[in-house]
Amino acid sequence: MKRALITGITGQDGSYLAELLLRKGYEVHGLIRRSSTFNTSRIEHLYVDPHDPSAKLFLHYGDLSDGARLVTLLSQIEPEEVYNLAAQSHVRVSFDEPEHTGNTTGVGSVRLLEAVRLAGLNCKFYQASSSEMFGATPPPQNEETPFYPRSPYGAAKVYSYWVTKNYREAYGIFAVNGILFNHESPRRGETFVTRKITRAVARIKAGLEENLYMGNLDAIRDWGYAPEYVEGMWRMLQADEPDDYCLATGGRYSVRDFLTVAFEHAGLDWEKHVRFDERYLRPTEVDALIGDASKAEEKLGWKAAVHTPELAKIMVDADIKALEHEGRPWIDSPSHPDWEIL
Ligand code: NDP
Ligand code: GDR
Repeated sequence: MKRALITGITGQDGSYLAELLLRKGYEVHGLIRRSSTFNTSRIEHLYVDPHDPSAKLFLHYGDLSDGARLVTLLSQIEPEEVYNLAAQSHVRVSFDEPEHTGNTTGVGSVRLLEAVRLAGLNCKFYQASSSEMFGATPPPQNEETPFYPRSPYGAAKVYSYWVTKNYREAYGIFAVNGILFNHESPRRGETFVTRKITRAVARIKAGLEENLYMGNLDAIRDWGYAPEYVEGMWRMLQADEPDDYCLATGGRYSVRDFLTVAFEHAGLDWEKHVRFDERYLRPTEVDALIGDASKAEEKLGWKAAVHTPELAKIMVDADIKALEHEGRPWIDSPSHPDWEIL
């Protein structure tokens, strides 16, 4: 049985990746942050009491800001695969908290790589790199495109990208960068633009809300479906040689296009409900990200099947359904089993 460690397991991608690896028969270990409330709603449906011999998911407290803890944990778990998905991942927030973002999204990665090295592990390492690294460089973007980050988040991801590459070259670690373009799902954090829109559609449709306040509607993105992207992450670690890959749909949609599809799907007209609020603008914007994932298709056999309009409809349907279930999350799962994390 293969053993994997996922940092960021409580996030959108971490939850889908944990599902995928459990389905593939892995023993999955997840790093979670201690918080005063439970932050595990995305993975509750996967949880089995660790005293149960069938348990294959194990959670451990830790934080990417605590290097010593990472060394201890890696030495204990001895994973064959490490997926570094943890980050302060919100671009707008990174302008408010640039230092914290640098510490987690940037230096956090080197702490984890250094922990792999110090623990003397011969394991594979996946780094969650981002299309935000391309920033101001015009599309289409691929593995050869120069980086020009436009936020503290983008700059921190560029650092992590290079340090991952450096550990591959310096220490022979099987370390890869997955340069992923925006990918979304019903589990997407509620303040990212797609989920913000689809939640609002459901609430406006239900008569709970009238207006949606938004920033720049002209930004162009290439929005794909998260469950497909975690499959790509896994394939990168199964390749014969470590390398870096872009994952994207290749689509070109503006925020306005996403609004149109999402509202129309619920029989609504977005122009009647959307208002502008400059609070959602960024000091420097990334105008257009459109990925070229032909290398991943050729070398990994990976290709996105769900494109942006279909994704918008999946998300609207899920948010409408969630409201019908009294706002409970999208996953049918028992609420709060008795967690045994330590
Ligand atoms: P989320 O924001 O949904 O999840 C982030 C995860 O990181 C959460 O589990 C969070 O824990 C954890 N985390 C944050 N800070 C720390 C810390 N200091 N120590 C340990 N864990 C921490 O992100 P996504 O799932 O959307 O993205 C996963 C990764 O992929 C991120 O690194 C993101 O930057 C990157 N990425 C995402 C893309 C996308 O479109 N989704 C595209 C390209 C890259 P908690 O639940 O406690 O907050
Ligand atoms: P992004 O995602 O910055 O691309 O980063 P986000 O959904 O936050 O923004 C996408 C675009 O929409 C515009 N926008 C708004 N964004 C938000 N959040 N809220 C609004 O009200 C709003 N109005 C307009 C933004 O200006 C932007 O142009 C995501 C994150 O998941 C990163 O972690 C990841 O690395 C990149 O995608 C690829």
